[in-house]
Amino acid sequence: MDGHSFSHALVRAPAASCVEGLRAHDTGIPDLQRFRVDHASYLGTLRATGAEVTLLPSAEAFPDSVFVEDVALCLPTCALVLMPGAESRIGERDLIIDPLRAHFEDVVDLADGLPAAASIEGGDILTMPDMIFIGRSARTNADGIKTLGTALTARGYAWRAVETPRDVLHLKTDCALLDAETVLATPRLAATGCFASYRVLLTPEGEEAAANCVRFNSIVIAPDGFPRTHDLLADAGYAVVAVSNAQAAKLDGGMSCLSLRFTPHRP
Ligand code: CIR
Repeated sequence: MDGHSFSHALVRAPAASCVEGLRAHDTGIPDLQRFRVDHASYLGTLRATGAEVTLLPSAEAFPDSVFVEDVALCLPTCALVLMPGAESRIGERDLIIDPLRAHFEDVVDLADGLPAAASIEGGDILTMPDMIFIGRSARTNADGIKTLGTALTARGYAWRAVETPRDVLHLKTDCALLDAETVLATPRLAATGCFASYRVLLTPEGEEAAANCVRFNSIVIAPDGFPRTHDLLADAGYAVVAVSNAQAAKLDGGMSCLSLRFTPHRP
């Protein structure tokens, strides 16, 4: 796997209840109509690369369910259903199992045998081709990391625990894979040294919120409004497609959170 070639993606339509979604700071209520437009643009951008993208129905009972990345980890040979650290999101797990079973023979439910209070969210997992980084955060704790790590080791995947910077929601709030050798990262995350064996492109000062991009096939999908990051990526040879993230950002969400990306291995 090169870490960025995907035949499939799953996305979930924003729920009208997203106005109740979790957020660290109040920067305004998301506008549902605009969110739907942004989401359609994101979905269309994924599809334009040739991938088969499944749009799952909105789930009104779960205001944050549009951020489908947090409840599962998709790898070439298996999908793992995770355990959100945010209580209001735990029920999203049940909604993702059948869509994953449609694509994966091996769907592992990490809830089986998980210690009480263990939690792990997909936003804290960065999958590089040679290493899966798992960030400890307010949403992902040591027991969650250990449980996921055991499942990964059993399936032949190398992994490493790292620290998500303090007061940052998820590891991938601050970084993204660009290719097998390269990550985009904020200076505060890169300073921890966790990406020492990779080429690191640093987000320009004031554009830290652009670190949450998605390399998806031939393109890097980046939030719009961050011109210096777009230039940095373009100068490094990446094809950047900017998509509005204004509504998701009000709920601390970004480009990676909005999809599960995978190429299921057919034995
Ligand atoms: C939450 O706090 O769970 C949502 N409002 C945002 C989740 C963003 N997901 C991500 O970074 N992977």
